[in-house]
Amino acid sequence: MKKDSLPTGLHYQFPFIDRKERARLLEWIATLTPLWEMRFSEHNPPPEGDTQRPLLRPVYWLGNWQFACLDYYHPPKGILHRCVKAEPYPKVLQDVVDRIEFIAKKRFPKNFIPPKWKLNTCLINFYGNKLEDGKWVDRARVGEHKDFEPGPVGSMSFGDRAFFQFVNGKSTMGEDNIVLSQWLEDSSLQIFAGEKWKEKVFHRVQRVEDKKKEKLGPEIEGFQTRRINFTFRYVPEEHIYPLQNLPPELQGDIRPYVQKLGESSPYWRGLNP
Ligand SMILES: O=C(O)CCC(=O)C(=O)O
Repeated sequence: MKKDSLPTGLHYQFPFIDRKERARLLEWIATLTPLWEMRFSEHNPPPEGDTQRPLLRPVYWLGNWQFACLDYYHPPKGILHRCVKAEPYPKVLQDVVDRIEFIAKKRFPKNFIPPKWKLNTCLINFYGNKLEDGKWVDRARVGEHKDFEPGPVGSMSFGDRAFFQFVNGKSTMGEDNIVLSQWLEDSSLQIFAGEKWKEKVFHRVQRVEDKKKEKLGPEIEGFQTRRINFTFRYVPEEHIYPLQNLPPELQGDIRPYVQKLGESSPYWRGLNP
């Protein structure tokens, strides 16, 4: 195993997942039906100068689902009606999460771990090519952003490796804003924690290689997946809402997604009227 010599607050481990566990995880991932979410909705319309659009990639959330049209979790102000209680982790994933929590607690200073911190939320991003006007277009990237959930974020990757960067600002001009670059390999774990890596700098995925040619994940219409990334995060339980506790108009906005999820997930099916 390659040991890293990264600054305080960063951890990288490759490989983190062995071949047997990888096969088990990928078998389970293939049973999911990721959503192509729209960024806005009837009750959260695009602000002036912005337009309604689909996200760049299909996603799946576990623990809590942060629907894009509910505007994502963004404390301290953006906490109301953002996070909807979602499916619990299957055992194969909970085992991984337990190990990541253990590593984070051992590896980072105590003050990097908020009280009650546990990785109770998981975003699964599917990276690849999208069919647009009859052409396959490479959409495998994520622009600069921060993950606002408090405490360490754990990131596990499968498939083609990704070129990941921490950057100082939102500007994409030149190279001066780059703080640190890393290749995130197949079956690797990255954890980032602490004020500098969580709050000060942004992170982004610049590109994903196209070498492995492995068939990954579920069939997604009009999309070919070549990398799957899991980010594990912490949302305080009091900020996670059962679907029925959302205001009716927001329940209406996400109803088509809940119905779609219910086609393959017993949890979501149980929430459909
Ligand atoms: O795909 C990755 O490595 C990073 C994903 C990410 O930045 C996010 O989910 O917030």
